[in-house]
Amino acid sequence: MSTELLSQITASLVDGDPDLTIDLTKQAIQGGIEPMTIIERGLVPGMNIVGDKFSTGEYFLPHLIISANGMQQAMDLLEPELRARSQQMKVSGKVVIGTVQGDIHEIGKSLVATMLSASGFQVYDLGVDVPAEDFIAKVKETGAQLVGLSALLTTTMIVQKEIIEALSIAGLRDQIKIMVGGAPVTRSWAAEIGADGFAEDAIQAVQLATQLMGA
Ligand code: B12
Repeated sequence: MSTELLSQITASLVDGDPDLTIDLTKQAIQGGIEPMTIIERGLVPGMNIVGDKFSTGEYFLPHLIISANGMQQAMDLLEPELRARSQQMKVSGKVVIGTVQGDIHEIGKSLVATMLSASGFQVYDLGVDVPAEDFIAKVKETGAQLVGLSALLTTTMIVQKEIIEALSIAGLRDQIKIMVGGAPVTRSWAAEIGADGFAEDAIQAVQLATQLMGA
């Protein structure tokens, strides 16, 4: 039953039917399916299929936008559920997170921000298309110990490197840990650009953040 519902959620995103995505997500929540399961086994596979169809030329930008709207609205429903289930940990820290300049993908970054915040971190989400100077200013203002840089485009991965360099030039590198993520980002890229860690998804991002805080 739950597998079928999750497949229907995936299909509704692929078909670009946000109303159905929302309806099915509500049904899944009411049916007691864990929010992270709905995200990982229902929504994310749908977005991946849409992305693949876009890259092969079967889908165009409007398809991407419609499906992203469906996912975003489903995430709005799931966010309070994720928060309700989270265990507030005693270990916490301040995290500045954003999608790097030139990149407007926000769904994954926001999911990471939600999970961090639900796990006890104080999160300053700078949004998307964020230049280095905004990260620098926010770290100075808040005294954050962690910075998260999201990039979804192969062309904006390099901006993660530039922001790490800018944080070093600003004299902040020694007082912060930097984690990077986003679909094209890999562990070896993270090492190459001098980040302190990489996480593949929001759950791993919380584990990484906790580890980087020395908890
Ligand atoms: C939705 C989407 C969009 C939406 C975004 C809407 C929004 N509000 O976010 C819209 C329609 C705006 C869009 C636009 C574009 N997109 Co787009 N998009 C996607 C799509 C289909 C899904 C992304 C997504 O939300 N995934 C779901 C989330 C949950 O996963 P995630 O983002 O990977 O995040 C997880 C992890 O990566 C990790 N993570 C993410 N951030 C961080 C940060 C840290 C610190 C850590 C630790 C972890 C972490 O945790 C997250 C949660 O589990 C992808 C395809 C794909 N499979 O990724 C293409 C994709 C990323 N887009 C692509 C392209 C080309 C574009 C455009 C250039 C298209 C165009 N011609 O204009 C523009 C770019 C505009 C810009 N300047 O940014 C390409 C990129 C190709 C490449 N090699 O660079 C992709 C891969 C599609 C494809 N297969 O061709 N896109």
